Amino acid sequence: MAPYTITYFAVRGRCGAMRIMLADQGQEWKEVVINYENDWMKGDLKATCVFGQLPKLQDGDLELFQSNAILRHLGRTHGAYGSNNKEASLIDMMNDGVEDLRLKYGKLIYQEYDTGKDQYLKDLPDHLSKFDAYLAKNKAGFLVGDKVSFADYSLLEVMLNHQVLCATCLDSFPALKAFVAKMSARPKLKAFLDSDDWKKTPINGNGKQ
Ligand code: 6SG
Repeated sequence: MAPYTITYFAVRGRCGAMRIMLADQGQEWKEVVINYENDWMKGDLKATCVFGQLPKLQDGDLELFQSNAILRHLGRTHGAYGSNNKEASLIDMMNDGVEDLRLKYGKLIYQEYDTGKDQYLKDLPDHLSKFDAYLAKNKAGFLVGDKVSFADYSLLEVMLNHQVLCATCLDSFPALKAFVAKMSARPKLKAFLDSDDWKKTPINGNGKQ
């Protein structure tokens, strides 16, 4: 039986990175897909969620909310949280940087897609350059240390979304572009990214991408 269950809406949204991570780590998981209008708005699930929101990860008797806490839990469980405390702290720092960009992206998609896309794409190189410079310092090809971490999965997922938003957005950032290519080519991850489970699930809940 799959040890993990993810409960979420029928989008990648805040579950893209954790799914990528589980797939790359060779884990199986079950998906409970929640329909927004009926299950969520009219059902009683929301009241059982610690912050009234999804996603939820079930790991045995542990029920966990908050997507970044879930990434950290999986990172701790599967050895994707650095090799020592210092690396773990740097991984936290980089994941918080990814979260900042994820929030900006979410604001664009859900609040200002029609009015703010030009400005967003003008500002984007400044944000991407920071990840590019950080990656360029580490010859191992990961954000931190010599093995993959949950922050790498989160950065990869946000970058894949940005390549859909703007296919050429990584072209001026060789380290970031190489990171995306190398991560996406990891065999288990590649198989997942090529699957219908991934490809047919919309990136966002409002159809914009
Ligand atoms: C929405 O915000 O997709 N959870 C969301 N929405 C329902 O009643 N800090 C935490 C975390 O990191 C944020 C959780 C997050 O885990 S995810 C939630 O629970 C609520 O608040 C973003 C996302 N939004 C699109 C969406 C899909 C289903 C509901 C919202 C379909 C599309 C738009 C509405 C219906 Fe839709």
